[in-house]
Amino acid sequence: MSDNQFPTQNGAQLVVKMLQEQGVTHVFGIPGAKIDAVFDALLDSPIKTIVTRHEQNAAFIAGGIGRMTGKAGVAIATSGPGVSNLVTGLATANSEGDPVVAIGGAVGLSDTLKQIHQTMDAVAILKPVTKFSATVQSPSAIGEVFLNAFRAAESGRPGASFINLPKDIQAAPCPFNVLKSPTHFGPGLADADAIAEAARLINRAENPIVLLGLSASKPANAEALRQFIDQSNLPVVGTFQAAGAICAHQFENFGGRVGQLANQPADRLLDTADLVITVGYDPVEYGPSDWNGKNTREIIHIDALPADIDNHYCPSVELTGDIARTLSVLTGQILRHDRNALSANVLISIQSDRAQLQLMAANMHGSPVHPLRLVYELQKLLTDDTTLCLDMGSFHLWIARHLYTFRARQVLITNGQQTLGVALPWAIAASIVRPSEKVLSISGDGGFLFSSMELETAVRLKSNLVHMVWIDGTYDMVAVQEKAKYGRSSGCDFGPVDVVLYAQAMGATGLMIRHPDEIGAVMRQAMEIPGPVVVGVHVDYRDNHKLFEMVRGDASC
Ligand code: HE3
Repeated sequence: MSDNQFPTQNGAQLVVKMLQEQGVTHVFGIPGAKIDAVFDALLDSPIKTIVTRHEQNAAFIAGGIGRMTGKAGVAIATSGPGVSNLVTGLATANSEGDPVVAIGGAVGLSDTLKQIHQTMDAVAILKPVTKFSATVQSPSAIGEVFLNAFRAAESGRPGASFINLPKDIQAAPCPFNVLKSPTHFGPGLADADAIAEAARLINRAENPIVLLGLSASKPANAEALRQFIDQSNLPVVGTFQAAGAICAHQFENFGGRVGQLANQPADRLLDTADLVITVGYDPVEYGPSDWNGKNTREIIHIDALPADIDNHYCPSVELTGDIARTLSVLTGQILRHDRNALSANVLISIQSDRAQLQLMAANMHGSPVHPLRLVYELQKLLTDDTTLCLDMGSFHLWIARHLYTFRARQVLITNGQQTLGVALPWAIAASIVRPSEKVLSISGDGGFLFSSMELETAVRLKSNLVHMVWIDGTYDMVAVQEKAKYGRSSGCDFGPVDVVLYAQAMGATGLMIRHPDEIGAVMRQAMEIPGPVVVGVHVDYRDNHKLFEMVRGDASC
């Protein structure tokens, strides 16, 4: 590197080159005076700048890109409120294992300690909700800080990084090269002795059961996991974010999803285990006290990171390293398991409950529509080339528990932070990352308005997505739990919004489902319409209390 090599390059231009070097194709955000130099430099690059209608949604879109590709999505915001608006998006990505790098503009370095327009200690604000949060202190540090930020976001359990970029650093002459990632990096295999010991424990166990967590659904991990299940024939349960990790022919091994409350058939199956093998498990999704409250079983932990030790989560063996590679070696040492009578019977009863529930759902003809009928119809519509993005709410529990998919990261679901508003931004991300596929996102009428302004972004991008809104006039997931606790609900009701008119006002198409027998036809019509389509449906939530009752294996919820 020599000073003459880049006579006119400024910091912002090097920032953009660093993004290009990392393979970034899109950045999402809103400009302001403290970050406009980067926006200006982006114009001279192949990177597409996508203006959003709120920085939180920019972070959600970037998080969705990270979850689907494994490479960090990038959000960009100006100083002060622009950066503070990123907090929820970055916290969600960080909890849920999604690689994101956010760049925030900042006042000049010499003004950092002054009370001036839009000054804020952004690094301190973002530190607790990111893996990496730092200020670029000098033009010479741009390459270092950016490369470290990407490496932090994408390695181990992926998460969020925040870079605070003062405006004088962006404007300063910057005669420095981009820094490149090593061609080979990341964790290797877990320790060979630990793998051998894990195999010994699994082979001698009476009733080992596999518990999949959010990292199990990373495509490479899912691939290795499928071979492990084929070889071992072990029963499997998974958290919500593990959706799609196993494949269709392994469905008979699958006891279902666990999460939110230990009241599911899959919990019943897990209860039978004398050994639980966790794969990519993160307690943020489903705490160990929910499934190992009595500490009656051994645990083998397989993850990129060491276990978070808990009174109810003290693994006997820990396989820390690359999950896919470790599973592959472990698979070679595992004997095929004859299913123990206890778990075999539970699995058989789970399968018969599933069939019964399907029959019941198919015959639900009332309006408003029962959630089980909607799930039944959506299951028929959900081809392998459809990405499903779910917001949070009661509707999400119906879907997470009863709708099955067999492609890794086909379903994006928020379970770490359970953040309202993620679905539509994730759908925009999916329409960018998987342009030839179908995209369906779903929210409640509460969650929809958390990010519905991004419909305009979707219209501008001509995103081919269908966003379904389940309408009941309440924040039901909270209402139903309040009623169970206090006998009444507080602060959960809101007024109606005509989602068809709302969609039209944004330039999108709006449709309504008025009867359960129309679901298939309306949804197919929506999928055929170019650009974003919003589909509203009034839902019958009278059974929602069952979602939270402690009745395991009840076929009605
Ligand atoms: C229960 C969750 O905490 C939930 N998520 C939230 N996310 C944010 C950003 N802020 C507050 C909450 C609290 N939560 C609420 C109120 C939820 C209910 C969602 O209501 P709808 O109408 O979107 O769906 P439904 O009626 O099906 O529950 S989730």
